Amino acid sequence: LKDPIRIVITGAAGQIAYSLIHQICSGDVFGQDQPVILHLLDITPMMTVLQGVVMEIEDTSLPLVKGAIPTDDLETAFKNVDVALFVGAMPRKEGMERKDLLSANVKIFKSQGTALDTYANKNVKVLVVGNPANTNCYILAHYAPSIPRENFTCLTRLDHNRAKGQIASRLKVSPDAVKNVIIWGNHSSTQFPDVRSATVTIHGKETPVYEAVKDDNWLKNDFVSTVQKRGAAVIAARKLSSAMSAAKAICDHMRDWWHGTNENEWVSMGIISDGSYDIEKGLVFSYPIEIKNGKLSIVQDLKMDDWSRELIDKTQKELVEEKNDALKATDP
Ligand code: NAX
Repeated sequence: LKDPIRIVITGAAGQIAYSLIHQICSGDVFGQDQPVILHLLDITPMMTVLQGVVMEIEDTSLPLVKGAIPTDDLETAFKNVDVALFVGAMPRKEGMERKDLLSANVKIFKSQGTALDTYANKNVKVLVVGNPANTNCYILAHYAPSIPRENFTCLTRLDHNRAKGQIASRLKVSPDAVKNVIIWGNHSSTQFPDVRSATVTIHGKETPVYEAVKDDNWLKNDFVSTVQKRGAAVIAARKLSSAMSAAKAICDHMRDWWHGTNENEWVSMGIISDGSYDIEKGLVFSYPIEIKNGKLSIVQDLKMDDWSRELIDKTQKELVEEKNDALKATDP
């Protein structure tokens, strides 16, 4: 067995964490030969609940777990961590305006960013899940300047998996037959789920999704809006936001980052933009990403047309506004 890695999960007493922890402890993400020590951060009123989660971790009796530390203290949470999963955030309450939500989250991600910068391993791999995920990631990176920019990501893999799922169900194939869908932009209803480069393998033959579906109108309208609004549809039905599928997407994101993507395949991740595809440099934007030896790179030279450019510009505009509002909230 390797030396254990330290993984902090924030919002560890919440519902996504409850689905996530077991998959991490079972070796599903970082490998069957990789022991883990969990640092579980939540707010003080949740400490009793978190104790219960720790009891359950013990009761799973999983051999890769070398420790589970429940805490409400930032130093304990971030000390020497190799992986940081920021799941906790301030939820939107009724009557709350977007700027109130942003300023509450700016406070959280400013203090957690500062703690990450001070206490974490400098190679820490960061994934922000808590909403607004892209902008929370932007603020976190802003306050953790000593950690490399390429180590900051936010979750759009759930949207990516939703897009695969919609195509698979339309074509009555298994989701793993569908490859190279892309989520561009914000993890919000302005995201652009793009299948112009995606393919589907049916009876061993790989075909572009547009050829297989044979319904451009569906692909450009209903498909796009179904994926954009899927989170809201789950909330309407379940009266709770996505948790099982969110935890699965977190595992997919981290597993691919740790072990790499397959040749000629890409995934969607929010990363700090280098200006590719004329996106403002520094913005946390979801792109098609290939991963080799732990290094993320943006898939280049995909074709743009007026339709896709317009959708990408729209989600970019929303992210620029969110970022500016968040920055205002840091320095009122
Ligand atoms: P829950 O409300 O069940 O859990 C959140 C937990 O975070 C709570 O235990 C809370 O006490 C804790 N928390 C709040 N502030 C904290 C702080 N400052 N430090 C540490 N812990 C803190 O929410 P859950 O359903 O688990 O969702 C977590 C977040 O994921 C939400 O912000 C949600 O909007 C976001 N999501 C993001 C998704 C994505 O694809 N990027 C998809 C799923 C999900 O909607």
